[in-house]
Amino acid sequence: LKLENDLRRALERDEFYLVYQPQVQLETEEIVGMEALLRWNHPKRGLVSPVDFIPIAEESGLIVPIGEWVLKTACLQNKMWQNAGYRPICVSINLSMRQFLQPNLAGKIDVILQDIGLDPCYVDLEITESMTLDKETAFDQLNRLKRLGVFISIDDFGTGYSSLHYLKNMPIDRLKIDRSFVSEVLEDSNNAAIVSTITSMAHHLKLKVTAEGVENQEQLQFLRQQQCHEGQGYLFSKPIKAAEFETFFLKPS
Ligand code: G
Ligand code: G
Ligand code: MN
Ligand code: NA
Repeated sequence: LKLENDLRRALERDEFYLVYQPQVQLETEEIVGMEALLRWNHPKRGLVSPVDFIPIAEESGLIVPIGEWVLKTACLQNKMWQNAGYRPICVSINLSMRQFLQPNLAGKIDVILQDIGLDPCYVDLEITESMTLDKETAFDQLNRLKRLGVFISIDDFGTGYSSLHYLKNMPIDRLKIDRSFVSEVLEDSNNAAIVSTITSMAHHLKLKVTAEGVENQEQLQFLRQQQCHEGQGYLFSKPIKAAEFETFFLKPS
């Protein structure tokens, strides 16, 4: 309850910031995107992990205003970088269940994009498989979001519970293979089979596929052999603050 009260004040006290992790095209090693990840600098506890506070935010409903702050901040940052003359890249933003269940989510995102003047093709929304369990609701929401022109990715893919039927019919653009499969891909032949199968399925369904948690050259090599499109992970960079991301990864357009 204490943490919930602190969380309630964190927005107005400006205790949140975003870090960005590059997404790399594996064939060329070109930076094609970045994932925005939320950080909370608690005045007493220091940095609190989203693993610890997102569930509290979700439970209390605070995730709705916090999630809107994330959307606005990430989109504004992306637009400012474009205005500064950097080559445009896409920003991936994590949605929580509570946000995804809001009937007016697409309308809110539309307003944010219009206000900022950011082309929706530079925004990717990450959802998890669990958000697609209520099939009707998920279909309607995804269709509304797709009509805006944003991309949709399924995050942590393989750990949840999507049926192939959903995958075939849902308006999604990308699968992000969960890092638990990628991390042991060279040691565990079952993981290798899973990564290879998800990648191949993505190709057949004409979906983009991104490997999460790429940490070494051997994994990169394996993923390239499988023709996985993109990778994200400590091999390329951990999530870093905006100023560092700009210095290390943005290129003039
Ligand atoms: O960045 P880190 O590995 O600490 O993230 C831990 C978890 O928190 C991940 O599952 C990530 O998806 C989630 N997370 C990070 N930022 C956000 C955010 O802005 N919104 C939501 N809903 N989840 C986030
Ligand atoms: O659930 P989600 O995919 O949104 O979680 C993203 C988080 O995964 C990032 O915030 C980051 O902290 C973590 N992460 C990113 N790359 C790596 C990696 O190469 N190895 C590990 N162990 N974690 C990573
Ligand atoms: Mn994610
Ligand atoms: Na993930």
